[in-house]
Amino acid sequence: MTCGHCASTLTKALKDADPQARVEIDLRQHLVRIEPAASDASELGDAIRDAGYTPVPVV
Ligand SMILES: [Cu+2]
Repeated sequence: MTCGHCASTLTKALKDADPQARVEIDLRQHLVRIEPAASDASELGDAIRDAGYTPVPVV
């Protein structure tokens, strides 16, 4: 995830999975921070994988 296109693809995928989630993308660090509203980490992980990215949990 390195550019604005990736960021919007990923945001859309996550919002499709959980429309109320708060999604914050940090392109410099290649991180996405998600505050889920109606989903859990495994559902969001699936959404990320479906969008073509590999989720790596960060504590
Ligand atoms: Cu990109």
